[in-house]
Amino acid sequence: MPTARHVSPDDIRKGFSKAMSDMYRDEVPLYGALMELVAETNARVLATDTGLARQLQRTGEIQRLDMERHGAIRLGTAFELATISRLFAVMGMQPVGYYDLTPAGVPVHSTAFRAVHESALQTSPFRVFTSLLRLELIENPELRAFAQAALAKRSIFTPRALALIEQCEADGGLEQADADQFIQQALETFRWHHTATVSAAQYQQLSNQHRLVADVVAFKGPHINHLTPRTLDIDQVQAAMPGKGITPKAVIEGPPRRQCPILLRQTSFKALDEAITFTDAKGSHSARFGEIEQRGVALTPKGRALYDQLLNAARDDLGAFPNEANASRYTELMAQHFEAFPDDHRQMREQGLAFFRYFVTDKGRGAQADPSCSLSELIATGHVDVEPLVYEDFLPVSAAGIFQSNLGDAAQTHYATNSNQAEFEKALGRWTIDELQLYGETQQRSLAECATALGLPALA
Ligand code: OOG
Ligand code: NI
Repeated sequence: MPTARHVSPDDIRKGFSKAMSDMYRDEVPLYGALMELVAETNARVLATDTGLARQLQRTGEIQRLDMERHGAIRLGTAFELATISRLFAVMGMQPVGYYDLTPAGVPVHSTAFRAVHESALQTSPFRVFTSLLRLELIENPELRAFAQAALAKRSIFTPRALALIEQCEADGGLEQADADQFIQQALETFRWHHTATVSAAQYQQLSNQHRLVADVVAFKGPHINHLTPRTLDIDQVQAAMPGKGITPKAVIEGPPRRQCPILLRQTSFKALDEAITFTDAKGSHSARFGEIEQRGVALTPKGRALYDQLLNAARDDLGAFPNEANASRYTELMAQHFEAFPDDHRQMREQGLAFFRYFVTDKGRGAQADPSCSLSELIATGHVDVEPLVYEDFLPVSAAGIFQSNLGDAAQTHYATNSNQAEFEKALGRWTIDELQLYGETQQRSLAECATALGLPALA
């Protein structure tokens, strides 16, 4: 049973996210440079765009902005995935969504561990995009057996971390000293290792199969491969990156630039080539890269279907994967196609394309509203304010683009096998949560709070 002496999982997550960021900044100096650029840009945007500043104030996002980030790891076995799920649960993070990356030629499927309730997200929105290698997609049986054996030998969790996970599960929480120790111990799983567990020749064989296979199988643990801060203007950061000695990928993934941002836009810089010692020789490996993102409103199933349709149409017109050579054509096509997506919160709300949060205004708080008033009327009369509900998840096509820019275009393998959510959940040891349901619940809770404050039975 949780007791008053137990630290809130949200505070453990907040502490862990900070510790991870400090570790990554020490290990990858370019991450520090990117963070500075994002902080400068965000300060400038907030100073000039008063409407956005007010919106973020209202939703509370302004307070979480500086600590907002996501990371990514790639795991090798079902045991590792099930155990990481228990490790993240100590910090109040649950697996949300299922992403199949095989259509992009990447032999993994993934979920995102994150907090699920808006108040927990407010304390710390830290997320980890977590992929599981699909060894069954390695065709060469000897290489597959070798990979399996290498993975079976490794232990990516410290004994103390495992003990603290068990203790937390048994007691319903961790007290302060144990929580502090848990953060330090859990961090070890995500650390970079300068030594590989295989020979240079074995690494090469794994890498020839797929660079991602080598990245997972050849090392002691699932090093965090990027940490992504949230920017309020991704185009400004993208344009300023070269000036800081950072070369971004050719196109920004996700929707085009808009007045009212939707979902998620992301860009990254290429993975660094880092010195590695194999069991028999020196060499190098590249896995760690930098990424930034801008988050917009979460879309309803209807809005998401429209997004997917427009994105696919633009890509079909382009007739190729977006790259250096066709980047400006792609930007043009995206802008053209997305004219069909209303760029106005009111229209998006009226057409049921996006999720929103509702807040009682000062005017509304003192008033006893007329029960015959509709929600739209209460908004029109200034009793209720409406703000976009921020998208907390990822996008499969964008994730594929990020993977590909780091693995090189040579990695565009075509797999016959595809999506297998049941298999993923079997490995995970539980269901993944449907993100659309979470957005619906948050929207509904905000409506219920408004109804209570206005003395109304309900609002829809
Ligand atoms: C994850 C790539 C996907 C995102 O933000 O969508 C990703 C990885 O490379 O392990 O980072
Ligand atoms: Ni990412």
